[in-house]
Formats: sequence, structure tokens, C-alpha cells
Amino acid sequence: MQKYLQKALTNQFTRASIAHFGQSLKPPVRVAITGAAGQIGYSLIFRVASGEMLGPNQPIILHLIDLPFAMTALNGVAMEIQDCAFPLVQGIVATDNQTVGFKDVNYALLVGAKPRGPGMERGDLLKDNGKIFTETGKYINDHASRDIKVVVVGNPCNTNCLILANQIKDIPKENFTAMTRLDHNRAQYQLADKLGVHSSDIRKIAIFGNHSPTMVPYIDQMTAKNHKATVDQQWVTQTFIPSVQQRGAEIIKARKLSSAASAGNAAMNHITTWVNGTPEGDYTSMAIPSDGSYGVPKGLIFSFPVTVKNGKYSIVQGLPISPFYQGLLDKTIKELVDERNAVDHLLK
Ligand code: NAX
Repeated sequence: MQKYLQKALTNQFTRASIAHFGQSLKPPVRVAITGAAGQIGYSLIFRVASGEMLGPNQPIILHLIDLPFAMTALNGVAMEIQDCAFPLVQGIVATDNQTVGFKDVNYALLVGAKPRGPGMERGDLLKDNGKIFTETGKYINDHASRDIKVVVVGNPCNTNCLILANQIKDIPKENFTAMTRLDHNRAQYQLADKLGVHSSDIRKIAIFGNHSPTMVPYIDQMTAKNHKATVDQQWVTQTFIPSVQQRGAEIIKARKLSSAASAGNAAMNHITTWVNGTPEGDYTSMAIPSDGSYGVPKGLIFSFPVTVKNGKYSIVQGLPISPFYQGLLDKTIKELVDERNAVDHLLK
């Protein structure tokens, strides 16, 4: 099946002439997506394949990875990709074998994770996912391209990323990140709605901390249409912050399923910004290894406001932290330290 898919897709690519794009194509890159047979995978993969994530001149070889029981469904997804006749897709590897799955991969979107079952404690979730991300870290270390950029989406994503990065010997630790872009996008929409502007008019906001209900949406420097914008503090504390923190639960209540399309969208946004940079005068949110900024213990995978240039991110320094925000930051730091302590045995 795998060979068949690669051959068929290579033929398809040959038909996609350079003239079709009007400019020359770059050499292909390999993009791995784990949990590829799941619901986020189903909305994410097709948009990545269309070129939305890496641009219209960047051919892609898709590495779709899932567990053995999901292979039939995954092959169905692969057939649908073929049926889209995407000009940029140069090959598909659909596999449950991580050696093959991560071979020479340049970008990895790690969506697959064990979900929290009924009655499951957070500690058990950390333990089960700890095993998964330890293993994945070893495969990435042994087989992926040394320039790989990784975003962990599967929850608990910050600590999963910490565990994963701990297995890496000779790839820079900065290449391992977790996703808080969905929370950032959610905050942006809520603020735009409140101020009566478009989401894209809202700048200089960020998510600090854990991707969990302790996350801290920071808006003290917010601008709308390039002017400093403020909203009343009561709305911030009683409506805005809880609604961003609890938006995932609200979606589950409405859809009877967790966020999928918006999560896939955010994962793509995360990589696109990492590759192409942040707009002048704005920043975004990425969970990255802490360098000690804002009093966050070094090494924790913590969401910060970052600017990105030439594929490298930098933490935005010197943002004023009010006592109100400091209280929230202390809580999310404590939660991540507790998570790190719970998986300490995996970090030796
Ligand atoms: P689904 O249950 O639909 O799909 C998960 C897929 O991952 C399944 O096909 C499963 O077989 C696969 N999988 C499990 N373990 C794997 C492994 N070790 N290797 C490869 N594949 C594996 O879940 P979905 O709704 O797609 O959500 C996936 C993850 O995203 C969950 O952990 C979820 O909590 C997390 N989310 C993270 C968000 C964030 O902002 N960071 C937001 C959305 C989402 O809730």
C-alpha cells in the first residue's frame, strides 16, 4: 500500500508542472503528522497538503503516522489525499512504524496522544502520555532530519514536549515546541468581538504558561487598528479570561466532540509563523523551553510572547507584569512545575 501510494503520488506530482505555479518549486520537505487518522488529523492534513502551511512553492512528502488499529482508516485518508490530486504532494507514507514515519522528517506535528478517559486522574494521563512521548523522542532523535521543527499538540502538550525533548541528543532543544496558538487565536477573536473590530486588527496579545485552564491571556499591551486598546477589568476577569480558558469545554458541550478544525488550523499557524516570521510590531504565542525569562524556571515548556525572524523565535522581553497578572503567572508556573515533578522519572 505504501509503495503504491508513493508511486501514484509521484506520478501526480510530475504532472504538476512548474509552469502551473508560474515560479520554480523548492526541493520537497517531509512533514510528519501523528494521530493522522484522528479528527484533528482529518482537518489538518488536507490543508497542509494544499500548501496552506508552507506555501505554494513548497512540495511536500506527507508522513502520516497512527497506531496499528487505525491503519485501515489511515489508508482511507491517504486515498482521499490522492483523490484531491494536490499538485504539491510528492509522496505519502502512511504507517504505524515510527522508524519509517520519522525518517528524514523536517516538520513534525505531533497530534496523536492518549486521551483522558472517564475517571482518569491527570497524573495517569501524564504517565501514559509520558511513555508515548519518550518513545517518539527516541525515534525522532534517531531518524529525523537534524533541522526538524516540532510542535506538540497532543495533551498535556507542554509536558509531553518536555518529555520528548529530553530524549533528544543532537538536535537543538529550541526545535521542540508545544501549541498554545489555538488559545491565542481564541483570545484574539474574543477581544475583536468586544471591541467591534476584526480579529486581524488585534495585536500585541499573548498566552503565557500551560495549555490548560491555568493559561494566562495577557492583554495589557493590546492594540486595535494600531492604537492602544483597553477593555474594562471586570470584563477581563469575569468574562474574557474564563471564556478563553474554558473555550475547549464549551466546544465539547456544543459539538459533543472536542475542537478539531480550529486546533488543526492553529497547528498550521504555529508552523507557518515559525517559518515565515511574525509581522513587524506584533508577536505570537508559542510554548517553548524557558530561558528563565519572567521568572519561569529554566527548561519548562512554557508559552511566551515571541517574535519570529528567519526561522528563529525570541521571547518578547520587558512586558510589564501587574500584580494581577503575576498572581496568574505564579499559578500556571506551579502547575507546570508539578507536572514536571510527576514525570521526573522520565527526565533522567
Ligand atoms: P482523536 O482521538 O480523534 O485522534 C487521535 C489519534 O491519535 C487517533 O487516531 C489515535 O489512534 C492516535 N494516536 C494515539 N496515540 C498515538 C501514538 N502513540 N502515535 C500515533 N498516533 C497515536 O483526537 P483528536 O481530537 O484528533 O485530538 C488529538 C490530541 O489533540 C488530543 O490529545 C487532544 O487533547 C489534543 N488537543 C490539543 C489542543 C491544543 O491546543 N494543544 C486543542 C485540541 C485538542 O484537544
